[in-house]
Amino acid sequence: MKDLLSIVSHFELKGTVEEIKPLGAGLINDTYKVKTQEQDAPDYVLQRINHSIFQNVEMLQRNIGAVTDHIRKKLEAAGEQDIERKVLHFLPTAEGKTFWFDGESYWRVMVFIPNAKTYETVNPEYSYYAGKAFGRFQAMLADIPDHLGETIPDFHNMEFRLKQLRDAVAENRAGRVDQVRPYLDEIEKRADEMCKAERLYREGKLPKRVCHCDTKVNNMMFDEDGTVLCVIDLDTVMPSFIFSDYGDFLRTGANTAAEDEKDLDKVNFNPEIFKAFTRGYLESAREFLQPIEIENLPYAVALFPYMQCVRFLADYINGDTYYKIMYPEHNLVRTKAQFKLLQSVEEHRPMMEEFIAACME
Ligand code: GN1
Ligand code: MG
Repeated sequence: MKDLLSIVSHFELKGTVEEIKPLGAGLINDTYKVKTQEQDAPDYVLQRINHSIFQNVEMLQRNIGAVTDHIRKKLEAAGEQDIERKVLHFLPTAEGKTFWFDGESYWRVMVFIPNAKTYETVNPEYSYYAGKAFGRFQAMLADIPDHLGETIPDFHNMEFRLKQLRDAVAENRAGRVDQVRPYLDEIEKRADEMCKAERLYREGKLPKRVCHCDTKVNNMMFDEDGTVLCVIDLDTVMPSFIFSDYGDFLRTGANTAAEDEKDLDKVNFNPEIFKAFTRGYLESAREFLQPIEIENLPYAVALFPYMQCVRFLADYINGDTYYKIMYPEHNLVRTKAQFKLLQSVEEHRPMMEEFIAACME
């Protein structure tokens, strides 16, 4: 606590810090809630940025600054109320930066949004709101004047993720390859089809836009009445295919179980969540989406469980160097759960195509 207190003191907080305690369940950064004593001072969120994953913190914070400023201006222009709860607000340090380097780690502080909730699962009504919110997030950023950098180069590039997996297999650092052969075969069977977005992009048929790129359910703040206040965890906001945001939400939101469920019978794709989210997403995004983007939404739904399966498996094979794990087989359990989800998604393909076509009529 004493160390954290001294870190917080570098930022321009209002009020007196009463308590700092861990917050949330992210797999990458370390997050704390900073509670202040005074009624009229806000509470804050303190984060240690995972610097081995986000190597260019200057660029990262510049991206986030550009995105939050742009959204704030849009909300102001639209005459929105309660803007402080609808867009993240990062505090400056005495040097005027939005992060502080203590010689070892990078830290940042943002205002804590009061009376807001995050969820690990959602019902159809909430996923409809989530769909509208992510579509709106992309729509608001469609005309951002700044050029955003790739905070993690090739983050959602499927060809690159497959290369990482194949490199991991070739090195076999943790001696785990033999144990996972059946999964590697299943992944290879689908590899070509899953790299479709990269091919379309190279052919000039598919655009990149500013996307969130980590639209897990729990990266969204809901108000007490279920409507969405804002999208959080902006580290990965960068140019990508719109598939990233659409597909990654459904990977978590439409999974009937947790991302790391051990009982695979419980892991299935929930069509009701798919329908509600898609309806909301298309309502706010259809005006700027191109036909090729809409046509490939069912592909996006399969792409993200597949990509996550590839990423978890590569990490398992590498000896667990990327994701935080709670027990030794955790990344393997995650791989299996994502693969089961993918199989369930594949069974729903005709339904998805019909539903999307009906939404567009
Ligand atoms: C990571 O930080 P968190 O838990 O929101 C990861 C995502 C993965 C997700 C899997 C920078 O997100 O890409 O989809 O875990 N973020 C990064 O749960 O790699
Ligand atoms: Mg998160």
